Amino acid sequence: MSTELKVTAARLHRVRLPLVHAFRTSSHRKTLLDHILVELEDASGAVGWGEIASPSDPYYAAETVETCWHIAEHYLLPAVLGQSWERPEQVPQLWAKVRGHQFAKAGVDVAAWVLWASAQGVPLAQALGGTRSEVVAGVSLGIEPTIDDLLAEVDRQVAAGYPRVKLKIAPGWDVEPVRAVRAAHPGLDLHVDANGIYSEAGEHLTALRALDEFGLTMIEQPFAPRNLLAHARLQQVLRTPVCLDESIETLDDLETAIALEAVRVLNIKVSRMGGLTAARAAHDRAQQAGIPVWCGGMHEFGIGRAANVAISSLPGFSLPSDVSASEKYYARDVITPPVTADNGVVRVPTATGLGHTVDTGLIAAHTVATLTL
Ligand code: OSB
Ligand code: MG
Repeated sequence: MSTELKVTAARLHRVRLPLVHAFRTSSHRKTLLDHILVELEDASGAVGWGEIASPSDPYYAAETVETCWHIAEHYLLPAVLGQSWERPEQVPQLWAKVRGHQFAKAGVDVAAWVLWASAQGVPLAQALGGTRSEVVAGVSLGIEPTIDDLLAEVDRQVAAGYPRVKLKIAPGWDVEPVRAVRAAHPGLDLHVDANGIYSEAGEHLTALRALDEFGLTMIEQPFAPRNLLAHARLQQVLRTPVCLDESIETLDDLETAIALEAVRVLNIKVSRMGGLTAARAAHDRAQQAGIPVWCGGMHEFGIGRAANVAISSLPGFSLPSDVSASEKYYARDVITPPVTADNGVVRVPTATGLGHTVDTGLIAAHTVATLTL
């Protein structure tokens, strides 16, 4: 069935939610998050929601909440408004001239996919070509004040049934915490994420090489995003697979990383790749190259989280994704029901579109700015 869709109105909502547990990475610490929810409306009054999950500061990627708002308001939404399209893959083509700004693009792209899936009367996962009815979730644990705090947090998550745990590392918080967690959980699917903070200088490289002893599933993004060569060189001296996150913002980045043998596992983030259209294309390319993928998260509220669950249902997502339950991060989420995990397994919704009801009352209560175009 080919339906022509045309977005006739668009709204941005800057929504602030407190985190239930402060999260620290190698670059920053967060207790509340502002994400921008994108609402696209067609002529029939149907709406599709997306989420711009940019961190507030430019420490993970170059974007901030303010740059996302600016780009969505002045470039992306004006490019989409009033244009007819038949498939959501055509929507990113409407803003093809805009370079970068992947988080801002992702929010609008997801809203277009949700609007389209709803119009087709199919669940988002099915619209994307998903094949799994459930996806395995892992948890991502921040840098904790002490190793005992970290061990307690790992115990809590393992007891909750999560089969994979990822630990944030940074120089000075790497070999010892990993040794302690590994000693307490010998069989656990465990991996580390450095968010690009290491260099190839002596002590840093010594620590990264020492991590090779702990049977980690992967070492994620040890070096700076654009330094693909350093990742390729590290992979040559490690058994542990090197996973890329921040390095891969476009399909061209992925192509280069594959050619350099700098990526043995790929973290696909819908936000970082600019939306579901690009995320699915990255999945297809990785599958062709024999590279296992998983879906990374950005502490999404329910809308972005539901998009992550949907993309994780594609066949190449063979490793656990960062799609843990809403309650791990938020006391109340912007969707009902929230995303839940049962023994670390999240069911892929079978309802049409997003597969959850968007709680507009809760959104209104937590909105700090809105804009209608
Ligand atoms: O590198 O995966 C990352 C959060 C903020 C910035 C970077 C990262 C993260 C996470 C979040 O690890 C994981 C999640 O959303 O479950
Ligand atoms: Mg990461």
